[in-house]
Amino acid sequence: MRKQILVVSLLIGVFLLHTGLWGQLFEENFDYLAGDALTDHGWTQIRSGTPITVSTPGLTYPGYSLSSIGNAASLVTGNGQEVKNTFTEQTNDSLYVSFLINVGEATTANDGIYFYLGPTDISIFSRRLTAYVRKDTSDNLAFGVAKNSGIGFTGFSYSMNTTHLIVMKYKFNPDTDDDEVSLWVDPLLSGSEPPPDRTISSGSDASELAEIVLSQLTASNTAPTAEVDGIRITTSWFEGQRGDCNGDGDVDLLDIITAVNHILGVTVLEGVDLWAADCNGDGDIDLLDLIGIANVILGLGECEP
Ligand SMILES: [Ca+2]
Ligand SMILES: [Ca+2]
Ligand SMILES: [Ca+2]
Ligand SMILES: [Ca+2]
Repeated sequence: MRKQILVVSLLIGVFLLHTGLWGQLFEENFDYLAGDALTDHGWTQIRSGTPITVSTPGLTYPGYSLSSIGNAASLVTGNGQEVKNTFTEQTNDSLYVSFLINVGEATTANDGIYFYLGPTDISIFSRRLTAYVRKDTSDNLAFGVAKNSGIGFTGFSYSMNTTHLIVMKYKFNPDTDDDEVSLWVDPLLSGSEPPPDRTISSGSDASELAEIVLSQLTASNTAPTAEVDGIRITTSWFEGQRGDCNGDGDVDLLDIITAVNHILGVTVLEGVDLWAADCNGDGDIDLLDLIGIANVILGLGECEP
């Protein structure tokens, strides 16, 4: 163990100079004062109306790394404000966006838009990855996803006034109008990407994805009333990436420290974090995994998938 500590100390010395960001394009925890307008915190209005404000408390979801950080955003129904934010433009491979939502009211119609992504200078007309929610007459919720034409809805399997984890994926494919969008609701937070609940490929492809919108826009008041929180955009399935054993979406020095603390018994990793710390996938967490994570940070290798 003493030898391990020595090596780890040396590794940490090196990595202080080599920490890096991995895969994460955007994060928003609404860690602002309740009542503030989002436009006071980096979001830009693209359509006027009832402002989107910060609500308290933040949303909580077990196992999601952006659970219970700061507050949340409060969406109301009916011709309200739309606000946007920007992230590093994506034109190929896959993009994942995840967030928490707690729906207080929804429409029985199929046009309950509250959230979408699209290109630079985004508007409702240029959206290319859109989140929907609707309810049945018994107040059960169905969540939906669209590219820009055709909506894939889940069954009416989800409860109102309950926090759900939504994950949407945009997969750029090489041919014209063949890109796919997928949806997961409350996915298993295990190590690898599970099969989606819905996938849709109809409609026009995105030229690029670069902006994100929180929307309250519908003339017929079909947008939901909801709290939204913990928004993250990444380029890979965000939970359970091997190496990212503190679950923050990056593989960096903090993961080395987290794994060291586990090895030393200072803290005990569980579940997906324990799995993520096992970089070489041999079932043990030890010095080899620290070296493996170090190699990821330095760009010299990858952990097992
Ligand atoms: Ca929050
Ligand atoms: Ca395409
Ligand atoms: Ca990490
Ligand atoms: Ca291992």
